Amino acid sequence: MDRWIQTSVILTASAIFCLVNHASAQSQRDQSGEVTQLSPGEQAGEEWINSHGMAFCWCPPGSYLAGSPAKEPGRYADETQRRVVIDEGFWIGKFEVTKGQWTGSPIRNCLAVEDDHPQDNASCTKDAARALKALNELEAKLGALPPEWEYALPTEEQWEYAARAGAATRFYFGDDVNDLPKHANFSDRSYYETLDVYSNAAHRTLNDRFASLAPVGSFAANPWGLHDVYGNLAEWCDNCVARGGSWATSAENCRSAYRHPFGDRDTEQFIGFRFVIRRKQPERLR
Ligand SMILES: [Ca+2]
Repeated sequence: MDRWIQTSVILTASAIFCLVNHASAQSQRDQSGEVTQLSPGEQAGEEWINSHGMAFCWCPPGSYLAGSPAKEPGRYADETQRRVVIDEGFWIGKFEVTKGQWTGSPIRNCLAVEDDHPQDNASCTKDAARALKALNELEAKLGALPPEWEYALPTEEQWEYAARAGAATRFYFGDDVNDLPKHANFSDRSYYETLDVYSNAAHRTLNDRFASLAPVGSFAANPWGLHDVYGNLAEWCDNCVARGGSWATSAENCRSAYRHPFGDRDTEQFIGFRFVIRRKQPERLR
């Protein structure tokens, strides 16, 4: 059975994205007007706003159990449980990257730059690499990014560490799926009532009130300040595995341990991004 309740719609148009500095962005500057350079955080959930108004939350070094126990309801065989050590802290997006933070191909050029819905239909390799290159160059040029740090897609280990925020349960808020509508936009009753061709597998009673994409931050944050880690858009990791489930994903598949691999050129209407800022790997230091 296909894990994704909704079959993907793959756009064949070549989506070319670049970052824009939209009008509402708040620069991170001190009282003298100088750009504040990024530095490590101290406490989990501490926030950083970059020069383009993108908010990030600090994830401190630590360790956790990734994957799911054998008896976890809804688990898949590739969720092998193992201890992961996070040697170095990192910053991770408080929100999914929004459409307003990108300009798009001709299929998207009608969107207002203020659009705070998350950006979908972009590949984890070509499109992400282009955006990250632009962001790294812009922030470095402004003096906001130290040379040993970089913007990147999270590893799966980093993503799950940040999503769990210290919780070993199915969801960061516990095990009870009935609490999910407070925290996530998933395939719920409102989606079912759209009578979309794929919505027949949606949850019949739980209702998050969004039949498709929701503006980022419409639901409660996890204990480290991250919104929409479950649902809304699934999120690319650097190995092209999507994590967290989406607006078209069943409630069970919004679990912290759930994972779904895709091809490196796939673009899906239910997968987006959440960037990290991390120390460069040793071989990339110059
Ligand atoms: Ca929904």
